Amino acid sequence: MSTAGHTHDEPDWLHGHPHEPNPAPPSDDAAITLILPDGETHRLTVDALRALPFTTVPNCYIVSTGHGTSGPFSFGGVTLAALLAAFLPDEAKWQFVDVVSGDGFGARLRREETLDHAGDRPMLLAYLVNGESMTRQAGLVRLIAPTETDDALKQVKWVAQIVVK
Ligand SMILES: Nc1nc2c(c(=O)[nH]1)N[C@H]1C(S)=C(S)[C@@H](COP(=O)(O)O)O[C@H]1N2
Ligand SMILES: [Mo]
Repeated sequence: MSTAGHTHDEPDWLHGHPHEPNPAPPSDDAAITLILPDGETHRLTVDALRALPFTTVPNCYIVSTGHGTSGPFSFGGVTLAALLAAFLPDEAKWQFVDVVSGDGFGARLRREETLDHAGDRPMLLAYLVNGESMTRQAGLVRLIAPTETDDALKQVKWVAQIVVK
């Protein structure tokens, strides 16, 4: 991927993905750094995520260009909306959330798609798949965007950072 013309404060993954999903976890550490708009930082272990409200979203598919489709999966975890509600007041001003992996992949989610629960298909930080703990190989912790029906660009494995801007 070319980096020509990119502004320095924008992450590379905003400008496209080669569509060769990385098969290997970047590290064993599944803890997530949450960075709030005022710069406040929290380290979230998987146990900390397990202590937050639990949601299951059934019938999820990972649809990959050129690699076929896998699923259906039932993913379990905490919704991104519930996670943010635990750390940010309702009136906090922010526009988007960057969910970034340890291997340099990421997705930028608009406020509306993060907070609107998309009916019963909300954005989820998943640590269970089909009722079992997700392996690190499979992405623990993984962002699941149940309404994304192509390319899997929001199905971020190995979430390492969540940055609210
Ligand atoms: N961290 C990370 N997440 C990622 C990717 C990646 O390279 N790194 N690739 C994406 C792409 S392009 C696809 S198609 C899916 C593949 O998911 P799977 O490995 O569960 O089939 O993961 C998505 N999430
Ligand atoms: Mo993909």
